[in-house]
Amino acid sequence: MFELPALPFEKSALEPHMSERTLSFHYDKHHAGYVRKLNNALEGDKRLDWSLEEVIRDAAENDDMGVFRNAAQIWNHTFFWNSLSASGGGDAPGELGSLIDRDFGSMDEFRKAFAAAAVGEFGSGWAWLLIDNGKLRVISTTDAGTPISRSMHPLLCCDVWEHAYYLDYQNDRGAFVQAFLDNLVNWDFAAANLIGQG
Ligand code: MN3
Repeated sequence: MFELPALPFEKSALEPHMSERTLSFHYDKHHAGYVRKLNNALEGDKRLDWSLEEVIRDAAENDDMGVFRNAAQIWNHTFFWNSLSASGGGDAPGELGSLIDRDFGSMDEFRKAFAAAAVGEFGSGWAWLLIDNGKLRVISTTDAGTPISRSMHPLLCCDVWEHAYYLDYQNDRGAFVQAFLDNLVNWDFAAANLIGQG
């Protein structure tokens, strides 16, 4: 059985940038729903004893989209909560800041690239900062797409499904992504994901 990981902060902790109401729906309904649906889909299946990452990679390889979507959405959401912090935003510290300068030119150029990927993803999806072959890159993925099924190493992500921002920003995904970059992005989490990858 897969379990819903606890949120790493109180649901009101990210206000006013992400409301308690948004987190109540997003975590209690959407994230919990993916866990419930995956457990139902795998009832009596040996994959219930695998790690979530193993289930995701196996489902991607075998085009088992029903299992892939729910498993990847569980993983992506847990990673997203950890990409957020009440004291987040601003510039990346230390070595990560240096790598961003090296691979994007500057923090501002990184922010522009990340916002463009997040806003430019046509439908529901995700924006990611990740390491691909030793280089930092920004990508977006569609629907439940996740870089861990493609041997890329994510550092942080932003959920750009409408359920992530509609209650707080209505249709203005750009304003949500700006609030994420300015006030929420957890650089300590991203820097911790860099360890052993540089
Ligand atoms: Mn979501």
